[in-house]
Amino acid sequence: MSAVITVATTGPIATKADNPALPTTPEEIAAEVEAAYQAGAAVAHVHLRDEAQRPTADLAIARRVMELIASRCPILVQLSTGVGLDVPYEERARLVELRPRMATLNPCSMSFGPGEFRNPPLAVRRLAARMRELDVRPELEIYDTGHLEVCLRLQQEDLLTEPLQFSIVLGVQGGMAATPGNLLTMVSRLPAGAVWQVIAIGRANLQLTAIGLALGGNARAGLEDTLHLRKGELAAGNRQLVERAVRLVRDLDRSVASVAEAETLLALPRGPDVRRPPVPGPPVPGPPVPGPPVPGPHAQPT
Ligand code: KMH
Ligand code: ZN
Repeated sequence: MSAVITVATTGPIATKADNPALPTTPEEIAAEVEAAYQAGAAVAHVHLRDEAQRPTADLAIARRVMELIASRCPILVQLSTGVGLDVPYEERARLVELRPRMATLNPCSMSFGPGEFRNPPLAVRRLAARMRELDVRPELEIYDTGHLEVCLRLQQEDLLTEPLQFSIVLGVQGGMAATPGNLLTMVSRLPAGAVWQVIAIGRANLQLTAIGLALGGNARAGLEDTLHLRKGELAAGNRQLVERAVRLVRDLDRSVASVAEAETLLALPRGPDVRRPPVPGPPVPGPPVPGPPVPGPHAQPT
């Protein structure tokens, strides 16, 4: 089966001081996304930065980035609602009002290196419900086995649409370590029919991306996940990392998914993207989302 390659150009943490090739302005991000598209990426995972390179959920910047990307190439945009550790959840959640084709949904709070990644349960449910209303497909970022259980609970409560789209994130300090064993465990626990990719942070990026592809998953590449091409050598840009992922895909006798194939493989709802005008002004709050029924099986030790 074809493999969908997602480019993650920027992320929430690194700056140009870490790698001068990191794109941070809207123009730079759009140019890097286009280069990645030309190299084979079908999806762009997008973080936004302000003029001081700080992560932001500013809607005007997000609109500008989406418009610039759309003017350059037909890649599928997946906005990050993770945004950055210091950005309030409400601001992060508002980004889905721009109706990207996809957006991240991080199911749980956790330590994240020296910081804290806040994803409170009720806010997560509210965001899942709003994404469903807007037909914005969630990419579920799971950093630990319990995060998967929370996603399955959201599915039981009809807040997610199948097929579920998972990113197994390995190597964040506070989540699972980047080991093949952890990847195998997570893959074995995914529900039937799920689509998935590995997000391998840091040094193990290449090896775990390769294992994920060999297991039939999709792949993510880009400076958000690793600033290096190999030990001691900074990546020259996102394109170089995408090209490496493309080589892995082909060496494993798989093909690289086009945008149209990716739409099908990820079962994206047709329509709501930058070609339809984003909802102007503040978001219309969706209907209240009930809290989780308690006690539930997710509370049981496994
Ligand atoms: N860099 C990822 C591990 C998101 O985009 O929603 C965390 C992240 C989450 O950036
Ligand atoms: Zn991200």
